[in-house]
Amino acid sequence: MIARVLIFFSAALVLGQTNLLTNNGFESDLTGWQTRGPAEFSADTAQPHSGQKAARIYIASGTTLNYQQIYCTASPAITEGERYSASVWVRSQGVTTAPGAYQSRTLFPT
Ligand SMILES: [Ca+2]
Repeated sequence: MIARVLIFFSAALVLGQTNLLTNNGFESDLTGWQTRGPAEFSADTAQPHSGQKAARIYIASGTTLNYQQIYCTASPAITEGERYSASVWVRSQGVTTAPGAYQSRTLFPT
């Protein structure tokens, strides 16, 4: 069980000069992104990082940790052997108890 947690999020996956993530700054709300797990997902203006919005993940007090996820498909698809640059900006609020909060990035070739 965890305390109420807010996470603000934006991401980039770059090959050369091309960002492969559509709407990576969430200026078009959650268009192009999918979510999974017991949380409220939205685009929010409170902590935009860049532009006007960032993704907001709200995990209510008492929620069981269950790998709450926000994810998208790279376009064009990633390919084995290429060198990519991945970055993510995360700001958390309300993380006050163990086990805390963490984020991970995983790339799945298609
Ligand atoms: Ca943004």
